[in-house]
Amino acid sequence: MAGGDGDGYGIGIGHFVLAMRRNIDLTYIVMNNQIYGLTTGQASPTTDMGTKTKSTPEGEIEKPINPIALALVSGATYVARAFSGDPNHMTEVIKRAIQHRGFSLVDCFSPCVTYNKINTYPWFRQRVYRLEGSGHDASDFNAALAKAFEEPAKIPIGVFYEKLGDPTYEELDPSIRTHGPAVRQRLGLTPEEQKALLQSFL
Ligand SMILES: Cc1ncc(C[n+]2csc(CCOP(=O)(O)OP(=O)(O)O)c2C)c(N)n1
Ligand SMILES: [Mg+2]
Repeated sequence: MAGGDGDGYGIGIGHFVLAMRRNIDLTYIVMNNQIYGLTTGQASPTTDMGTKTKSTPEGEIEKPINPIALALVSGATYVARAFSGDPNHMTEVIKRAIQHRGFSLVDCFSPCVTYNKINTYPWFRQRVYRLEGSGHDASDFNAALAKAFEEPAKIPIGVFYEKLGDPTYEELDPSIRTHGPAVRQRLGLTPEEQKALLQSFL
């Protein structure tokens, strides 16, 4: 599943947190440009403080949310970040996310060249470094949480955290486990009974 920062970290943040808490077997790729792009440049939940946007003409006064930290404390079992200026690395991070069993978040910094003149490609290039090969242990929850707060001086990209073996929602739910997804289950009704049932709701 893919979306934007305004979409997943603002408008749909409740769904985001609850999907992680359930460890639903899903890969969620967020194209994070730190702005509401489609609606032409309003502040989003990841806009840096002080940033002037159409909705914050005197500068953003709200603290940005930290998607990596939020994912870690909400129960996501794979938490990673990528940068669109390093597409080969991003491919590896997304590939591992899809292979992971359970909820995986890939927060992808993908600068908006039209409405965000601060967090630009050169701005990121000066700050990003790969976690792989840096000595970071992705099985260590507390180390991952500490890494999540390294910005903005340095911006780690790669896999912050991966927990293997946690059961997924699909594996725990008695109905899904036994019968598969509800949408694929047969109603067990004759066409006449189905018609009568539908009619009763109208
Ligand atoms: C529930 C809901 N509220 C508001 C909108 C209007 N809307 C469409 S796109 C958008 C901004 C999305 O920003 P983001 O998710 O960061 O994506 P970007 O355009 O930056 O890639 C908004 C507010 C909507 N489509 N749905
Ligand atoms: Mg956006």
